[in-house]
Amino acid sequence: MMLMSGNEAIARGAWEAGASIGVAYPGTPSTETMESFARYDGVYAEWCTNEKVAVEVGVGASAAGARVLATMKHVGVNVAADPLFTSAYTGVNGGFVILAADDPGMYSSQNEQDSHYYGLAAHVPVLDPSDSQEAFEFTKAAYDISEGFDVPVIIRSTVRVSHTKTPVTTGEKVAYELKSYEKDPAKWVMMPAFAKPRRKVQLERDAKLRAWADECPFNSIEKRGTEVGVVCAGAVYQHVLEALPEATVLKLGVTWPLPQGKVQEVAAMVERLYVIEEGSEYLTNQVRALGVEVCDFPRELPRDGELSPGAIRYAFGIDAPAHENAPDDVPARPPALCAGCPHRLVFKELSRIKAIVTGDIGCYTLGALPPLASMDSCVDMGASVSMSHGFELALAGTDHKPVVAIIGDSTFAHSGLSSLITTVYNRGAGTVCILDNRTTAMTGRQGNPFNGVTLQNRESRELDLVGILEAIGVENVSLVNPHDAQAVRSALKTATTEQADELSVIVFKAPCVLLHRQRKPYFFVNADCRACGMCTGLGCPAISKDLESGYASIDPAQCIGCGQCSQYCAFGAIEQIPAASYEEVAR
Ligand SMILES: Cc1ncc(C[n+]2csc(CCOP(=O)(O)OP(=O)(O)O)c2C)c(N)n1
Repeated sequence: MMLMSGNEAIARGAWEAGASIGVAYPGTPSTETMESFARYDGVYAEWCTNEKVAVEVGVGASAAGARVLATMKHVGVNVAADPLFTSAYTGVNGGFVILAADDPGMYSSQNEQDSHYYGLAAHVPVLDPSDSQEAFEFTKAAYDISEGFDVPVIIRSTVRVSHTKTPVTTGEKVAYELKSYEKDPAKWVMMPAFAKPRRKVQLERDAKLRAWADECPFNSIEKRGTEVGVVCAGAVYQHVLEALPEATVLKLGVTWPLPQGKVQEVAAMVERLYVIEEGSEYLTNQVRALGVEVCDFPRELPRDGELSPGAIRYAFGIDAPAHENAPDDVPARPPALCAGCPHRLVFKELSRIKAIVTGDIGCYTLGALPPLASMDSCVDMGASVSMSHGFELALAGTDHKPVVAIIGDSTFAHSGLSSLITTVYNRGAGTVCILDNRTTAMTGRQGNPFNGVTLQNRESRELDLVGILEAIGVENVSLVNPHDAQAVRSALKTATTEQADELSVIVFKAPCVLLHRQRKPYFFVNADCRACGMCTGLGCPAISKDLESGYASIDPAQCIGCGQCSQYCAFGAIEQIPAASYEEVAR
């Protein structure tokens, strides 16, 4: 028995089932799954540029006869939806399992989505583990289900299942031989003449899957009281057990298709049947669609965020606070860019030129928060570049503020490049800032094409970012050190004034501070401080000000010696301690 997170258990299940190829794009809460899979013997695992590419590589490897694991967060499934839907027509050769990890409560996401809908819409079976043991077992079984029904299978987890560690009894790795690949255009070439018959295959398969779901032991009825019955799945099942110990429960392990017979059976066992689920009404509507009556809750069950036993008890009118709120006097601690983050000065300088800044997703989205507060939008990965093009189109001919897009290196590789090609091709204008911190920092420092680091540290090549920009026809490209305030200021000024009517791209290149964790002698505030607030306006977590006097101070334990702040002090009040005395302290 081992203590494993749901993500680790999914990786283990895939490996034991004989999966030999892993493809992914990182995204919380899914990321550790592929990192864990990559450490098993005999597997090949890689980060792809985005989720669509990952699923397509997976479809190819499955067609070739390998068992494949693809992992992504919920919004990644949106990106991968195109191949996902059609792979449910082609079916598979080697088993193909896709982890869709949802984030109810948006701990680390731009929205809440319920990936069940993808199963329903794409006709792909969905399995919903409620703990790590099930994550392991369901994943292992998913490969046989995938090959048995000739369809990809989605494992749908949520942050609680993905990140909670619970005991897992593992098994033995099965011997899986690469299946032979036979050319079969009627199965793999989805043009209308072949896709139409495959659509019929899909509908026939749906009927078989429905019958299978009713027999599948992953769906089980736990008989307790006869008054209240609950249908639930995933992590919510654990909350239901705690909140309503008397209720009879239909615990769904297969959430698409629903086991019609079992739903009707549980409904007949109880006086009132409820469906408890997080973030959407997917299960409720599916149960109702089977002609089964679902009761409304006596009080409201939240439709947003994560559920908790308290919230469920509240909805049933059982006296318990819906949420145990933190005391009012706990100081707010909004997230901030790290001390020494190379993104900081770009935002500081953007706030000075009062640009319209279309943002993107990464650590740098924190530039939207005070005191930097220099981002106007953040929608989805790659949108910074396409949205800035949209702003420029709409504002053309007006006297408008400069429009600047901000995007990270990983996000640029994910989808920013195709957006930029659109701008270049249509002769768009504006400034695009690529914050190349040599890593995918937000999700835990994964490699990407622009730093050449691969998941299993295989030999690779680092793509030449400036060369690519020049090759696609960007005429104004500059490479700037983002720790140099003067250089950042002048690059932004040139791009937004002299080159205002053209497209310009500035690559700000310096490694993320967490990559090498090298500290230099720290800085301190001397007696010349005039309490002007310029340095605290940088939002560095190492700098604070005395609330009464306004004087700044620097926490030597947090300062990494980047020197960004000293460039902004007009009074020479920020000094670095001499290297010799730093070494003395460090010792
Ligand atoms: C479609 C989609 N896939 C994955 C994610 C998770 N995610 C958020 S930002 C990000 C990449 C950030 O890397 P980068 O652009 O290099 O910026 P950094 O964090 O290094 O500043 C990822 C993978 C997401 N939000 N949306």
